[in-house]
Amino acid sequence: MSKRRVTYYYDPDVGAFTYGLTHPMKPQRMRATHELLIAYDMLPKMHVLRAKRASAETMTRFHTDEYVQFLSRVTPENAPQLSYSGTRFLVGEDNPAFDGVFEFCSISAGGSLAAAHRLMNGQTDIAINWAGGLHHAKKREASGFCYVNDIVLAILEMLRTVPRVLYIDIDCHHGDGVEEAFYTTNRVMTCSFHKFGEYFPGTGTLDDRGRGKGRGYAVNVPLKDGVTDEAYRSVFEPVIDKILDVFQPSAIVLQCGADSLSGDKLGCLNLTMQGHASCVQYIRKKNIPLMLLGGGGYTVKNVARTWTYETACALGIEDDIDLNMPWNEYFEWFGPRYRLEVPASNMEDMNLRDNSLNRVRETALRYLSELRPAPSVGLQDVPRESVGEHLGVGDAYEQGPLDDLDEKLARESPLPNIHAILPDPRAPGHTRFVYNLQEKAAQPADSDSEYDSDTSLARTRARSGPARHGKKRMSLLTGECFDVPRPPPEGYDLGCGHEPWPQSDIPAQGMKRRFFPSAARWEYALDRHLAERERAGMRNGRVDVGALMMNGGAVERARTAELGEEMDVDAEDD
Ligand code: V1D
Ligand code: CA
Repeated sequence: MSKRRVTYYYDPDVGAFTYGLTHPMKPQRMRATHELLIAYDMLPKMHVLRAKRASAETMTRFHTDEYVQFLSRVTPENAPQLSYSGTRFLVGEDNPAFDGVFEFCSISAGGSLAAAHRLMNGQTDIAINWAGGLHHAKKREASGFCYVNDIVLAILEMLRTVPRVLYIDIDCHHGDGVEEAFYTTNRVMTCSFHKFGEYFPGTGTLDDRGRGKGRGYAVNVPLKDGVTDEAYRSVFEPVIDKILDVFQPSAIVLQCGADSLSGDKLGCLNLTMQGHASCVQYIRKKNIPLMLLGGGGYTVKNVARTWTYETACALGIEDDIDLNMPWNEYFEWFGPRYRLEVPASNMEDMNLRDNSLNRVRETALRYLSELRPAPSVGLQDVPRESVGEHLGVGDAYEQGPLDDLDEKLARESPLPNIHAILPDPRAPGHTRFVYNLQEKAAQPADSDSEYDSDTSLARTRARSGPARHGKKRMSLLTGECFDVPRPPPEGYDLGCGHEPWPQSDIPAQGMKRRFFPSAARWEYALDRHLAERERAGMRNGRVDVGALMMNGGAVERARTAELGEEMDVDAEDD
């Protein structure tokens, strides 16, 4: 089996967060997975990195300012007041305002953003963030245990470099938040396999296929209870093959929600660990830059087993793994068999009973055949470097190797000094797209009259005449341009100063941007753009592309907070 360069993102703080003792989501599963990876001696075989935490400003590339501000301030105590008695932002029991919720989100999103960045630099072939995959989070509210949509943020980051990204979701639930974010674009194809029918979130029918330019670029494979490995594979592989054929993605994001495993506390499918991992193996073989993310998964010991095995698959060493577990910190959880396996149960596969699996497969394949060939985007210029990268002093997304051993491993990287500018010429498919903004700005809006949130935004701005402050930014989703004010060319620092920008500091047309505003001032900076963004957001109800445009290259700031070490142990019986 050919080797791949694998980067694994892990933040040692992540396992200490708790949604509450009775809540099924247990962040501790990332820690249990990490302990198994240590026990199986996998860390020395990959780059092990701790990502910088995503700043509030970065989160507003997708989420509204109001929602991110809420998340950054909410505590269990003030939640009723800040959420208008639970009617906004966090609705119902699913999404509690737990202690440290913002920090938890910033770890999850920071990992996926760093993974995107590293993949797009060509520094790795596969990037893993088991703390990511939070696919239900919406632009302005939490949903299904997900608060910040790390996947949307990561894909938006990838679209700065490559023309098309494929998102695949094998979580038992429909990947509604990611689908919704990219529903009107043809630059992201989303494909979710999920249980459908009296099941959260209730979306994801075969006929939910995207809209406007995105028509046909959302693929849904609704399933009934009890899917086995064989049945799952019989639909997964042909659908994925067809997608790769018609869409030809430059990169793939695979959400590996582990609630599709047999015996999951919230799931109702019947996949074994190997059946679940065969999706990872299948995608890995395609040799396309790949991000592996976590997601759901509520029988914690099986989540840890499966993500450990899938890490081995990423490394291509799964056949060398001893299925009898080595001793590890969580060893007693895995009794009485102490095996790295999740067996199937004897439940009936309801998909076979009424031939529905065949119908679903045939319909999904037929819809894909109706698609025109892969869309392309022109060569354009997009500002993508961070302050650190701009100055050549560091990577905005990575805090550093996890420990000394990892540091040594990182130093031995085949590409030790590349900081986000050039692709690895050895890596297949790592084309750097250089966006030419001013040329693109001169082009008229296209004549597609179908609903498309991003084009409607771009057109409105194009009609409103030349920019007062000169700078054009291009929508990463549609390729169209609109105006944004730029930060001043000098007079502010790398994040240590705290003065808001005076209005008069907005630079004249043609001045070169050197630095970006610090996160310490993000509220001020964003306030100035807020009115324009909110207008666009209300009109569209879909991705707020303006946020993305305005935050290109923003400073990432680590947020740190001390957390207790107490663990939320989830006792389970075999
Ligand atoms: F069982 C519970 C106990 C406490 C709190 C919540 C739950 C629970 C179980 N299932 N909540 C659910 C689902 N919510 C509902 C609500 C009832 N309706 C008003 C909505 O059925 C949410 C299931 C979320 C699944 C999340 C996920 O696995 O897809 C995931 N992926 O990435 C991260 C999470
Ligand atoms: Ca899914």
